[in-house]
Amino acid sequence: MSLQTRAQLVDGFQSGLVSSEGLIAHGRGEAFDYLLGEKTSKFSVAAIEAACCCLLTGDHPVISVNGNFAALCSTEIVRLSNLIPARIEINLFHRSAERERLINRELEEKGAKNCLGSFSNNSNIIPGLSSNRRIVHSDGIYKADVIMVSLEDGDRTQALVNMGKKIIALDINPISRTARTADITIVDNVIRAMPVIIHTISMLKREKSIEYMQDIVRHFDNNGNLANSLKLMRSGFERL
Ligand code: PTJ
Repeated sequence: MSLQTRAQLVDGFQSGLVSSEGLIAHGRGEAFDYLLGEKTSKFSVAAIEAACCCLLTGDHPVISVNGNFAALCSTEIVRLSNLIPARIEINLFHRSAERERLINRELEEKGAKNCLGSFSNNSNIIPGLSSNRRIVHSDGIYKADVIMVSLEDGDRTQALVNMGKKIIALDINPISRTARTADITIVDNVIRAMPVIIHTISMLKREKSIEYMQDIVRHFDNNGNLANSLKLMRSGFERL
């Protein structure tokens, strides 16, 4: 990951968007990105196509945003939510009302309207989850059929899958529990993946039918894709 990305995250920490744990999460991500050669692989591109088809064919897609995602990709999150269209919900592991407010402001500055979060006063609980992430908005994550998560913890991914939701995970670690539990995992850095996702959504909307997209989602093999990403990292390791 570039020094610029690192600086962006530190800025996000200093301005209150990112938790201290978020800096550690970023360091973990950097290690995997080195093994990927800091490039978007063809396996990531395949997962992105499936993810975009899933978002476009969902009845109620939602993009879940935490501190790191907001600090690194706020412009892209807002563009993506307008393009699909999908609701944005701020959902934090290390929840504080102040950090939620700052993330909401950051997204609004980039053009977002009506972001959901625990501040919106219409919350519900994800069954079987004890962390702060269990509190979700009734019209957002609670009601969603397709949810895009990034830098997510395995417990919440599992709990959302248990609720019957389709989960798209942005996670550069192909062996994390989130990566292995999600329906579609994009093994890539959010910084590189988000522009490709936006481009792919635009292309699919212009050129492809609903049937084409449903077929792509039906045939996507997440375990196979994760195994290929892992093999790619192993060869990156050997090359180094
Ligand atoms: O803002 P909050 O309070 O919700 O903070 C949540 C964090 C990010 C602290 C929390 O979710 C967390 O502890 O995350 P993890 O479990 O440390 O990281 C989740 C996954 O994201 C790990 O597998 C990391 O390798 C991966 N990851 C880190 N940076 C990136 C990444 N994946 C894609 N792009 C990145 N830039």
